[in-house]
Amino acid sequence: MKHLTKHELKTSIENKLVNALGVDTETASDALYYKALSMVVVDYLQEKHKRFAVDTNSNGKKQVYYLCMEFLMGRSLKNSLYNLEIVNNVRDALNDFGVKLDKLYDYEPDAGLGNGGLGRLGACFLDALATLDYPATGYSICYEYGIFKQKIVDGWQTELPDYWLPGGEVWLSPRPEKAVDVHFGGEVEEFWDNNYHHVNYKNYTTVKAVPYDMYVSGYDSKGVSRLRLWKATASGLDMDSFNRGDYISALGANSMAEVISKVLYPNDNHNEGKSLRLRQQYFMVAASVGDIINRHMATYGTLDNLAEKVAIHINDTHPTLAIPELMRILLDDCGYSWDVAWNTVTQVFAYTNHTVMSEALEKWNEDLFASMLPRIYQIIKEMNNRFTYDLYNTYHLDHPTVERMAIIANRTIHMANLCVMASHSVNGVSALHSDIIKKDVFNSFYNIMPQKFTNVTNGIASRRWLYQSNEGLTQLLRETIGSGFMHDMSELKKFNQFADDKSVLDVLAKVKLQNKQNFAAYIERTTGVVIDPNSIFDAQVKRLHEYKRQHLNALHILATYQWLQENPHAEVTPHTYIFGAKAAPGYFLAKQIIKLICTLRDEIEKDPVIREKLRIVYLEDYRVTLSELLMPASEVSEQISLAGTEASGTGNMKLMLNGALTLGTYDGANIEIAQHAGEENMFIFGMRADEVKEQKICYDPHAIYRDNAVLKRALDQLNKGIGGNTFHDIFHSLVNSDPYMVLRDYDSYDAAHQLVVRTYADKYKWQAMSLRNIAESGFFCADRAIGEYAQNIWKLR
Ligand code: 26V
Repeated sequence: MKHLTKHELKTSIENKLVNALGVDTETASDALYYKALSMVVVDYLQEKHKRFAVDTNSNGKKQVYYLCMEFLMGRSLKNSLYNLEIVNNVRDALNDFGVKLDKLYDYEPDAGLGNGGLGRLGACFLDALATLDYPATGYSICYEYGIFKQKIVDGWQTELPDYWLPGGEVWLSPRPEKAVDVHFGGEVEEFWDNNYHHVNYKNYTTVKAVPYDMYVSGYDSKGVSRLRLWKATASGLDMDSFNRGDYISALGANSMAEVISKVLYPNDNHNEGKSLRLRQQYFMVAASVGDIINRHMATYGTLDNLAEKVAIHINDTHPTLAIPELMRILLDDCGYSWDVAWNTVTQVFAYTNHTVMSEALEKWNEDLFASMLPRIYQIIKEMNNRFTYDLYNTYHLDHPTVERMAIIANRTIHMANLCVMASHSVNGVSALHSDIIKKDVFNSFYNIMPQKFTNVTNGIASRRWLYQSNEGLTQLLRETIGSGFMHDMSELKKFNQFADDKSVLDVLAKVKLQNKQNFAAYIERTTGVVIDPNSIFDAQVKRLHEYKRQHLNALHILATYQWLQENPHAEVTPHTYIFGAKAAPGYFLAKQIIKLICTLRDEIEKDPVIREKLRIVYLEDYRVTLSELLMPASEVSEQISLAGTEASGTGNMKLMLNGALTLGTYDGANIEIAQHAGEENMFIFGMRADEVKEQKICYDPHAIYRDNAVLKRALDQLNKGIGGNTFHDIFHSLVNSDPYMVLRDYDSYDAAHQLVVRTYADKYKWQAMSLRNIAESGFFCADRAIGEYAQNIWKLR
């Protein structure tokens, strides 16, 4: 499709203002210009998607369906303009109306329909799928409230609802004609007739799933990915109650249904087994599988070729019920035999695991499950019977092993087991993580079905964090290595040849300084705090979790602060520590850690001498849009999880691409970053994953506390109090159990920090290291990751 010209854009924007929004170009506010422009872009995306879909469908291309309870999309306007390559035309068109494009971006709220890494990965993958011209649909829920807005009040995290639809819904195109009915509760009757098994499901409650579509264009490609988000509504007013004059019950059914898509669960990595969450999951998968089947039938008129034409990806275990739901359709609605249905199902589904945290493993109470989803429950029971029979009789496994692998055991339904036994492919998201899955998490499965297990190291939408966020670096790259990297990020390797070129290193340093100044200006504008752009910008931005060890960083800052109090005139390189993190609202210790960081910040701020050398910034409400500002300005990337706990990490990739040097453990994708960039261009510290396993057995944090004077002093301060605030819980957790071995890695972390500071003093050395990181970051582009999924897992042509 040809690009929109400046003239066409002007006419379309004016049309939208006048005809859809009822204003003229003279009097329209920036907010209305944002809306009109977005409407024009959505129209274009929709048309482009239609052409792409017609093209791929008529060519019988295999479709990818990516099921995920979260898509952390961020903003769409800028991404669309850049990917459609119309940003300059739009800027010019708006200039003619006296409107500045850069001001309009801020009218768009982030679509925060996700918690963190999992949801952002989904969003990056939609971008790569479109760029590579693979026909793909993402499915999720149209949460009315996305991830909460974080407000820090007196150092404590508080949560405010994120009602993103005003401003956000212009990107959603309703498709009421594609609504799907989803059934809950009720009873199942079974009977046999002429050797045919019949199932009669009755007295259920129906919830209507209405799709709202969002589009993501590829960069310089024909492809457009569709994100189909389901909104729950009652299937109509309960006329019986209404006619009886019982308006309240009639409307009650509506709100019962609507609550399903009301809010995103904000506690990532912690499964609470709540019934509303189960309802959300089945709602999402039943609507999506129904939609996939409707579409497939409309194209081919049969499900016999489903496995050949459809790949369904299950992103973490949350959408696992798509498996029994497809079985249900093939058995009950289409009359396939169990064996034929099972054969199809096991070829269609692939599963990615995203965490090794045992508290995240999804389990459901069997009784809750059976009463909410009686037919799905029956199917799962049958799957379990056949599977455990096989484990005993074909594989000759013992009882404890079978119990560990069973879908149903101890009155509990184990989603991960269901997912692994039924999917044809199971992958982790970094080399180390995929190894741990095989050796640990799913070892019993790996022993009998090793061929299923594979790795796909994560990747990011590199263009979003490079040419959309870091203009200076993009310009430098274009001047030195040409523009080929825009299509193929592996071309960044060419930048390596400038590692000794002082003139290039000077420009690289200048670009970084400019980005730091921009970021400092933002901090001053939003908080009033003035930070020094010549200090080291050291960032730890990610969800708050003990395993990610923000408290290791905090403890180290506390020890540094104590040292500076004794040595106030020491010559040190000024250091600015930047934190950004949301904690799950019910995660007590995580909230204490936020309070600790903020308390340290306030104490340091009170000291006019020390704050020139050491400073903390806590970014409130860290989200995709803030990351786009921060990544280009960062110099040190803190990736300090306990080895073996972070599945991959993707923030590390965005920081690397922007030239930050990793200060990190051998965990997740850090290991592969080291393999590409070279260990000598990073600051690696701490135990390796196998060492962690060994050391855990007889770990004694109290002994470290007792013997390490620096650590002891910092830890004791938590008890004594900082600025009148005590942190007994953090103290006790660290000294008495320390589940993530913070104390064990402390000295090595401190040594790595000292090396950072020494290295920073050698400007050219630092810039050369930074350059090598940028040059080797191409591997971590989502285009590469999606290429691997397409070839090895989904088997797309
Ligand atoms: C679990 C749960 C449990 C129930 C309540 C809601 C909820 C939401 C999310 C999760 C799992 C989160 C898993 C996750 O985000 N993993 C991250 O995935 C990234 C992409 O693969 C990876 O880079 C990170 O290392 C990994 O932590």
